[in-house]
Amino acid sequence: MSETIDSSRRRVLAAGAGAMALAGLGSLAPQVSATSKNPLPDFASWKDQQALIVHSATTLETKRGREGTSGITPNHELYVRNNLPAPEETITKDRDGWEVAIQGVKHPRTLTVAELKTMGIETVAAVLQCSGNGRAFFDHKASGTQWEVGAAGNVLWSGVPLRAVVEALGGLVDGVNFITSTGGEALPEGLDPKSLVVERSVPLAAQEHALLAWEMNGEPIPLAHGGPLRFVVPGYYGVNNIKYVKQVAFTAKQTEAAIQASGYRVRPVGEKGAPGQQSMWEMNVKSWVTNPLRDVVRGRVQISGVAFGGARALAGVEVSIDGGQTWRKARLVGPDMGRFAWRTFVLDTDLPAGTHSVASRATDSEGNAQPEHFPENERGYGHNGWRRHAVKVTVA
Ligand SMILES: Nc1nc2c(c(=O)[nH]1)N[C@H]1C(S)=C(S)[C@@H](COP(=O)(O)O)O[C@H]1N2
Ligand SMILES: [Mo]
Repeated sequence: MSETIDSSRRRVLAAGAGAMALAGLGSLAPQVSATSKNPLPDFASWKDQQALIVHSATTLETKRGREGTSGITPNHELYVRNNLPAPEETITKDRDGWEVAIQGVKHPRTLTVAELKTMGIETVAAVLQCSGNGRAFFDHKASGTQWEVGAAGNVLWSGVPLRAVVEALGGLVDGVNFITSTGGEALPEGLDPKSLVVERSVPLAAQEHALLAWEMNGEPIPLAHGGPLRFVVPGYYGVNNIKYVKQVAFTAKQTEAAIQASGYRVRPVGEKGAPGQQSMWEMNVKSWVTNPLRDVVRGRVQISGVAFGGARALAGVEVSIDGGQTWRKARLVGPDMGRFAWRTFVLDTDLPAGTHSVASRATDSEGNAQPEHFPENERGYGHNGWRRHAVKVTVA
């Protein structure tokens, strides 16, 4: 699918701090040229290049069709999205020694990962998805990485439930409305930290399922995905899942960091981001076909893909092979890994000769179905419209 990406939108940007500040949030990433042979950046050199579209040194997308059908996205195929250059690999040398400050509790403290490991363990399967996944499907050419479907994956996260940590530290102080977590990147000197820091606030209700995670898919979290410690908020967009987390604060107000105050806000095309607008918190219901993607021989075919409810459980998926005129219920396969996970869907069918528009449409447990079209918004967030996610399949 990388062929469909408009190469004219890519630019070569110096990665210097000054250029980063001038470029503003959303275009901080050092861009690289658009050949399919872009090298993997050093911090992610262990990934499977064949499975990835390298948009830039800080934005890697999983190719459509590489999601597989077994339900979990392997680490070496998972997308990467960094707003700032990743910290030095050395921060993963002493994983148990990594420290996180917990604020807004009765007994605020800095805890090491070793200490967190004594407080509780839970595992949750959750979709990690960038707010801009599907941005390429908007007609207004929203600025930012032109993700199609691959800025998403389904991950098994292990760590301590945030609630257990709060309990161990005496409970919350009064007046808390948000959980504000801060990334551990070193910030360039001489610039306003608020303009660059990756610091996000989510509503306190997110506490119920949040984890401080040190393991993903059975391995210590790699640096590229936020090791040694990551704040994981199941059901919420990727940006809220803070990598190399160094502070978690229970706060009365949302952070004034630009990435929260004006970034990741849904607004009409042409408008600037502002605190009053909808923040990219809870994810919406979504699905897409991952097989077949182009040509198949006539006869029996297993149409398959992935589907998830976002913040709510997935209720079901339908598939259309005639561009949405008729729909058939797909079968969900593999284990149900819970409310926040994605699931593989399959429709066993025959495709006659010709060209078919194959679409999928998921519904969540509250009856919200993917819309046919998704409204445009300035930064191209949250696209779950089924028509633009459909694939054209030609049967010889
Ligand atoms: N510390 C930190 N956390 C971060 C980011 C970042 O740049 N720094 N990027 C966020 C965004 S926008 C997304 S989509 C996800 C991407 O997670 P991944 O790179 O593990 O796929 O991490 C989020 N957490
Ligand atoms: Mo993101």
